[in-house]
Amino acid sequence: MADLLEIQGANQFRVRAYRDAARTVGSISQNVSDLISEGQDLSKYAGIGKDLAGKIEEIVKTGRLSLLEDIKQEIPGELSELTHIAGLGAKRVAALYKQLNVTSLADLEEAAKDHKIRQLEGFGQKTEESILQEIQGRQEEHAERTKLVVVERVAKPLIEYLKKTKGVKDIEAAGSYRRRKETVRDLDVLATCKKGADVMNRFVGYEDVQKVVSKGKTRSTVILRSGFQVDLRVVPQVSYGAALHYFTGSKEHNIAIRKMGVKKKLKINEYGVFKGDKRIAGRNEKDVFGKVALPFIEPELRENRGEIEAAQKDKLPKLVALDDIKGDLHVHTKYTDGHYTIQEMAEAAKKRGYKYLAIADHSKHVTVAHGLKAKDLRKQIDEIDKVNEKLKGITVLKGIEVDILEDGSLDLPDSVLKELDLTVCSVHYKFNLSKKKQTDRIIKAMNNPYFAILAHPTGRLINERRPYEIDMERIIKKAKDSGCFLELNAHPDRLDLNDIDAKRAKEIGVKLVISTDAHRIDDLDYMRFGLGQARRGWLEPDDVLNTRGLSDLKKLLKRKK
Ligand code: DGT
Ligand code: CA
Ligand code: CA
Ligand code: ZN
Repeated sequence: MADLLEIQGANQFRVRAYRDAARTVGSISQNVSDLISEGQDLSKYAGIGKDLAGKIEEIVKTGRLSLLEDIKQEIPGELSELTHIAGLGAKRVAALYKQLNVTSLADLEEAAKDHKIRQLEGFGQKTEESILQEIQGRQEEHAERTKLVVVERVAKPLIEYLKKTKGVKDIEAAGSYRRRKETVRDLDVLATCKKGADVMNRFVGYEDVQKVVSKGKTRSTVILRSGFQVDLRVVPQVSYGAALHYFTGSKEHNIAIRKMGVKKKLKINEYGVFKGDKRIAGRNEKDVFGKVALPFIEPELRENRGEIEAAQKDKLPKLVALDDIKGDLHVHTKYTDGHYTIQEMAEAAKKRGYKYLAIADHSKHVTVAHGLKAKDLRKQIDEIDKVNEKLKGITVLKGIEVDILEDGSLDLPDSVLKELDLTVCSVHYKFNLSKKKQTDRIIKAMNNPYFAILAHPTGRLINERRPYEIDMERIIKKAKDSGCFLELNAHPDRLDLNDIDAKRAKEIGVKLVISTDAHRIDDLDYMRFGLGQARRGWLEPDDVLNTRGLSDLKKLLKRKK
C-alpha cells in the first residue's frame, strides 16, 4: 500500500502510516491471525491505529484488502516492485511510468538498454547503468531464498506443533537453518519416534500447509501457504546423529567428512558410520565426528572453509555466544525514527542482562528520519545524563549514527562528536560511487579521530539491495591501522558484515561490534541473528568489542586523538 500510495503521490503521513504498521506487524512474535481470532485489538501496538487495525483484520479474515485492490486497479503492472530497485524510489518509478510508460521489470530493462532513462530529467547515465546492473544481478539470484528471520517464524511454531505429537522423541531442524545461514531455501526437519506414531499425518495436517508434495513413511514434503517448502524425515534412533550430521550439511562439509571416512575404510552416510556391514556410530552426532578422529564441529562452521583442518589440529575457535554479549552499541530512540524513549530502551537492555547500551540516533543528513543537528544531540546528551542518574545496573552511552558524507567528512562537527562516548558511522546515500571513490570516502572518514565504528559496512539489504562496491580488504586494514571497529549489524535484513568478511576482519585483527540497530524494544532480540553470523565468521568472544565490560570497552574506544 505504502509503495503504491507513494507512486500515486499521496500524502507522506499516510504513506508512512502504512510502512510503520507493516514493520510493526513484521515484528510481532505471535501469529497475527491468532491474535485476531482471539479478538485482540491490534491498535494497542505502536504504529497501528484503529483504521489500520481494521484493515489488518480484513486481510486476515478475507485474505484480501479491498482498498489495495482498488489502488492496484489504478496502478499498472509491477510498479510497486520496481521501487525496490536500488536508486529507484516511488517518485522515480512514477516518473518512469509517466514519461516512458515503464510498468514492469522487462520494460525497465528495455528502456535502460535503449538509453532512454538517461534522457529523463533527474536521471543520468550512471543511474541507468546501475539499474541495468541490478536487473541482471537479480536474474542471477533468482533461485529463491528466504531470510532466516522469516524461516524462524515458520520453523519454531511448526517444531513446537510436531513436538506435541504422541510418540515423537527427538525433533530438530537441520540444513542451512541449523547452520544459521542468512537465507534458507527449504527447511529440513528430522525426527525420531516410537513405533506407530502418527507424525506424518500430523505434519501434513498442519494448518499452514497449502500443498502436500509427497507423503511417505519416512519422508514427506509440503509447501506452506507462504510458498516455503518443508521436508520432514523420520529416522530410526540409532541413525539420528548420523542423519542430523548428514542433513545439517553443508554438502561440501559432508563430502569432506565422507572422504576422511574412506581413508579409514569407513562408510559414512545418513544411517550411520559403517565398518563393513557393522554400524559403529550413528546415535550421536559427536560420535560420527569421533570415528574420523575429530572433535564436535559447531553447525555454523560446517561449510568446508577450513573447519576440518582446524579440528584436526585442535584449533577450532571457541565461538562467541549470546551470553558473552554485554551490551548493544547501536540503537535508535524517539529522537529520530525509533519508537521508544532513551529510558525505555535502557530498561529493556537491562532486562536482557546488558551492562551498557549506546544510543545512536541518526544525524541531520538523514532528513527522512528527522536526523539530529548538533543542538538536538546536546539535548539528548543531557537527557542521557539524567537517565544515568536514575537507572542503576546499566550505563547508557552517548553515541550517534553519523552520516559519512560524499566527500568523506562526517555530518556533525568535531566539537559535538568529542562529547560522545562513541560514533557509529554510516554510508546512507550515494551508493553507486565507483569502488575506488566509495572506498576513499570511507577511508577518509576513518581519518577523523572521532570515527569509532563503521556501521553496516556494505549497505546491503538481503534479497533487496546489493552491497555497494568497496575494497573490503583496504577498509579492514585501515580500520586496523587507525583503531576503528567494524559493525556486524544484526538486523536480519542486513547481517552486514557477512560471514566471510567477518572472518577476514578477525584474521587481520580488527574487532567487530555486533549491534542490532534496534528501532523498537523487541528489535534488541535481533542480537541472536548477529551471533549466528558472527559464529559463521569464526568469531570468538575476544574478537567482539561488546563482550567487554564497560571500563575495558571505554579503553578500547579511545583513539589517539
Ligand atoms: P538450502 O539451500 O538453504 O536449503 O541449504 P541446505 O544446506 O539446507 O541444503 P539442502 O536442503 O539441499 O540439503 C540439506 C542437507 O542435506 C545439506 O546441507 C547436505 C545434505 N545433502 C544434500 N544433498 C547432498 C549431496 O548430494 N551429498 C551430500 N553429501 N550431502 C547432501
Ligand atoms: Ca535446506
Ligand atoms: Ca532440503
Ligand atoms: Zn541505525
